Amino acid sequence: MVIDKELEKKLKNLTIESKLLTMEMFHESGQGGHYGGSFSSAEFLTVLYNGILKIDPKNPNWKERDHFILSKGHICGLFVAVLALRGFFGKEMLSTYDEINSAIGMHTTLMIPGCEFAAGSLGHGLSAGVGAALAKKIDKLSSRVFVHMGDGENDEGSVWEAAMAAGKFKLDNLVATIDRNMMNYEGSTESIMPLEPLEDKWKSFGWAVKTVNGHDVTELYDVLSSLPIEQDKPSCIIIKTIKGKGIPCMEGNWEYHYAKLNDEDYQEHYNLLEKCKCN
Ligand SMILES: Cc1ncc(C[n+]2csc(CCOP(=O)(O)OP(=O)(O)O)c2C)c(N)n1
Repeated sequence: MVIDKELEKKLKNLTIESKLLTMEMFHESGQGGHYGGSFSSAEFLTVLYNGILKIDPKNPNWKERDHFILSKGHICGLFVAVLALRGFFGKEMLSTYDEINSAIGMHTTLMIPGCEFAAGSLGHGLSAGVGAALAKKIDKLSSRVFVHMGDGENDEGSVWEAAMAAGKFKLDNLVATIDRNMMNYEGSTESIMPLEPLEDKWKSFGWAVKTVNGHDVTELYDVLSSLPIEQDKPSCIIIKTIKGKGIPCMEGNWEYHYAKLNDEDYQEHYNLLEKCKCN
């Protein structure tokens, strides 16, 4: 589906805004955070929440809603920024990031309004997504389940057990998205555990697969608004991205998978990002 210019501009600016809020949380908490995998997934989460998901922020438990499971739970900071911008709760809640007893931590919890799954230990989201998608079929609900994973997360055997089951049950209401930033946590995915040919692997497990540019909001919108890719098959979207996108020293650099910035670097990177907003 073709996106109009107003929506395109809105999605681009919301992406920047979500990254700025994430930076503020990481820096003001004094804890730092997962910059790399947050910034690679920012366009995707923004497009999903502001153009694709059938959700009602004022009624997060609405029975007819689409479910979103963030399996790479370490990007909780970005996720809560996107949820706040979409109206699930006020931005003031973000200042509680990583405080004792706060709903918002370095990984997702079910205390976050709108969060469907508590993640952090990688490799579990797709199994939960298969169960939710099967339940929707049984209940004759037309809504969908989206599960967002990291590419390094595809090293987990449990991902492939769930992938096999989704193919068997022909879950065309299930969408797996993979942030293909080519980086794990201490090096490139291909040096730690080669994943290629990733498209063929998912296809061989019974999935319909598409690959998109994960930093192009129009391309993301187009693919995500034309699902399922094929009837009677679960959909897998391989989202090609750059880890740390938007901050030059972080781009493609696994050393910023998790980082704490000093005040000077923080301000410099923050100002640079802010300038990317379009009028
Ligand atoms: C089961 C499990 N093993 C190891 C970790 C530690 N860990 C946290 S993030 C990460 C890297 C994951 O890489 P990827 O899925 O590609 O995430 P992204 O680059 O998108 O942030 C690892 C190994 C974990 N959280 N869970």
